[in-house]
Amino acid sequence: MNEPIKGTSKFLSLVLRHKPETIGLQLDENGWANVDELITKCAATGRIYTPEDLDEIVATNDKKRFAYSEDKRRIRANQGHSIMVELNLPVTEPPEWLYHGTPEKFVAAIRAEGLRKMERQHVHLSGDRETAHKVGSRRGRPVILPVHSGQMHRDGYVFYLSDNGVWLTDHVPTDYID
Ligand code: HQG
Repeated sequence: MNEPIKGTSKFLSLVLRHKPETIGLQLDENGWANVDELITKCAATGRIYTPEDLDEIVATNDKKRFAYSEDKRRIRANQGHSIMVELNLPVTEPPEWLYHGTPEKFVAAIRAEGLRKMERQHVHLSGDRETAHKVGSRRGRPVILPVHSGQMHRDGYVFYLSDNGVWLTDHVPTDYID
C-alpha cells in the first residue's frame, strides 16, 4: 500500500461519501462504486491500491466504514454521505436512549432548533456515551446529549441502523433532548 491505512480510509471516505468526482467516479443510486473502476481511477490520480488493500480496509477499518456487495464487485461507505444516496438501511426500533456528542459551541443552537443533519444525509447518534464522546471530540471538548429515542419511536419517528452500528434519523426536535 502506498500510504498508511488511515490516509487510505480518509481518501476513500472523500470519494465514496462526498466527492466521487474528485477521481471522475460515479456512484449508483445506492452509493455503490465498481471496485475495478475505483482502483483504476485512484491509480490515475497516483494512489495505487490493490484489491488486497481494499480487502484489508473493509475488514480492518476501525469503524467499518466500508462494505462490499455480496459478489465483491462493488464497494460503498456504510454511512456518513453528504451526496444523495439511498442506502436502503433497515428501519430499526431504537433503544430507549441514544447519545449525540458535539462540541460545546454547538449546544446553544442545538437546544434552540434540535439536532439537524447539516451536510450529511442523517443525524448520527451513538448507542453509548463512550462512542458519542469520541464523535464529539473530533472538534473540541465534547458535550454528550442524551436523546430520548424510545419516546421518539413511540411518537412515530423513524430510526435506521447502519451496518457499522451508527443510529440514523432525520431530525431530533429539542423536546427529545435531555
Ligand atoms: C452539529 C463520523 C448547530 C452536530 C462520526 C455535529 C459520526 C448542529 C455537526 C459521523 C445542529 C455536524 C457524523 C444545530 C447538529 N445547530 N450544530 N441545530 N445540529 N449540529 O460531522 O454527528 O469518522 O456531520 O452536533 O463518528 O459529528 O466520518 O456529524 O457536531 O458517526 O466515519 O453539527 O462522522 O464518522 O457534523 O458525525 P457531522 P457528527 P466518520
